[in-house]
Amino acid sequence: MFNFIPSLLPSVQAVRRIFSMAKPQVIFVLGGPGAGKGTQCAKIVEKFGYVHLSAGDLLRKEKNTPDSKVGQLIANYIKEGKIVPVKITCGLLEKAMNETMEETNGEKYKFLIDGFPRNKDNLDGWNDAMNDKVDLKFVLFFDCPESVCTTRILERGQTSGRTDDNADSLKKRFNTYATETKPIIDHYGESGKVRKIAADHDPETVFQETSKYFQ
Ligand code: UP5
Ligand code: MG
Repeated sequence: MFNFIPSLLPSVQAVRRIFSMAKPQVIFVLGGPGAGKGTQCAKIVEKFGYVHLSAGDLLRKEKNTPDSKVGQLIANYIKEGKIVPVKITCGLLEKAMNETMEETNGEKYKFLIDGFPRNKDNLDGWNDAMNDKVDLKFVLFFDCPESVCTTRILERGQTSGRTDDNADSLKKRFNTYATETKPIIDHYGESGKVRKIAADHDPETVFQETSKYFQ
């Protein structure tokens, strides 16, 4: 008698998508300079279909935008390894998320936010502006010794053109990481949100570990 009902009901997947569209899913990707955040994010995108938003890339793009009101400020912060005020970074991230959702009619709603939040100002600003708007799944933490990161970054610096890929800026970036960013990772660790991965192996081995959290 009720045979017609199942066909009228939306599928489980459809219901899930309706709810997902309302709230983008977010994974924060953290770790020191050169830990391999960008490299692993590219692999996650390829295999698991996430959208990669690198806070550093968005800031570098804004820095290079002609007539940007904050371009010079961003340039100074990046060269000094300091963390750009959250209003700027969070604004760029929210805009990028909204654009992606709009352009894909909500099809793409799973975001890897790479290199953010990096300090208390970032954390507080994000929580104020975004906490209710997104579903934070977990924090991927690529744990890599400073010596390994230094070798990687200085090698990349020969061709990257990044104004902060030099020994002087790198020292400052590591200092900022240890004093400001690591405490944020520890903060998320206290609420069981952190998925830690040993990042001082070849990229494929690191990705095998990473993939476990996406199955
Ligand atoms: N490489 C990667 N993985 C490897 C592996 N497993 N084995 C061997 N080599 C590996 O990799 C770095 C290099 O290592 C590459 O040459 C790669 O081939 C090789 P990458 O994947 O780029 O590492 P990643 O962790 O992304 O390093 P990155 O330099 O991007 O890290 P940072 O966190 O320093 O840079 P980011 O772009 O996020 O930020 C730059 C600056 O922007 C910050 O210092 C800050 O001033 C500013 N910023 C903010 O102010 N606020 C933000 O929210 C974000 C950034
Ligand atoms: Mg990066």
